[in-house]
Amino acid sequence: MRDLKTLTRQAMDRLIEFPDQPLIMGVVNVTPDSFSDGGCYLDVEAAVAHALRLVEEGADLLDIGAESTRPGADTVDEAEERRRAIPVVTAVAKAVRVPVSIDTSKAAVAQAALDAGAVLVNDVTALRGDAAMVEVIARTGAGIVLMHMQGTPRTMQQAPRYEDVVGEISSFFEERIRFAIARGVAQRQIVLDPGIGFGKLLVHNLTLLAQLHRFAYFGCPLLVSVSRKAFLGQLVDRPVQERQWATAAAVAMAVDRGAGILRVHDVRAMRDVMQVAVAISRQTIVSMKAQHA
Ligand code: HH2
Repeated sequence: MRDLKTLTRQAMDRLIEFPDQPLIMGVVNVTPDSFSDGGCYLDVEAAVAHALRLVEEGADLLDIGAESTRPGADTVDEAEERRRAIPVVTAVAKAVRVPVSIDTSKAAVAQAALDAGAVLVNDVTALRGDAAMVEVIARTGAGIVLMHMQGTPRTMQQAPRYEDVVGEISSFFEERIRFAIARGVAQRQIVLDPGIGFGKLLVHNLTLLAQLHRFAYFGCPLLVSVSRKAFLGQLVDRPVQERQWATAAAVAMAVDRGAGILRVHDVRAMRDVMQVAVAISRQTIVSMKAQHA
């Protein structure tokens, strides 16, 4: 059984506890242009209703985002991102007991969301986008997701290149963890994410999922977001809305290789997938131990 890990936010003494099974993070996109659900939950009421539905379906935490990071997406200015995200974070954090994450690379948006009740910042730039972000994380004690991306959303899928994708992302994590800790962030605040689809070809995404367990070495929870992504479409040739089964297969494999947080759109279905995958993974460990006893 894995150790119970805890992500803390000191300022409000709010905790995200990791039991011995992965957490399901439900995606709430308050954007007009997200690749799979853009425009569905643009007004506050619709976004809050969606968040409540995801919690009812079994989400352990919610990730609220107001800027799409799909390949080629335009950036959103800070005022617009705040206008979209903060009323939703405020209402959702009041309405639900599960921890709320803000998906942003902007320090001011992160700070406003933390003030409004979020406890985790999901920064797809891993503290490289806004120089003020690391200070917000260090001062508030919020959790921080450090995600790997080669390039920027605008350019990342043009010509991704790696000699050794797992080795290069491990070096990236090592450098980013050092950077964060040197500026006052505690190791227990950090979540790592290999950034499936962010500057990666199909072969890179598959290798990262197949070898996810190699990142366990850092001792931080691993977040994996495969939900409905383009690499699944490459494998099964289906449009975004029909990739639930493909997502399920990737989620099950990620669970088996030690994912700690599964960021998904289809919470109810992926919770079932996770539970079955966990049960089988545990059985594998039990029988391996028995063989070696
Ligand atoms: N993927 C997306 C957005 N945020 N955050 C992390 N940590 N890891 C990911 O892989 C990740 C992420 C893309 O998915 P989605 O939110 O559905 O789309 P969009 O960025 O178009 O809003």
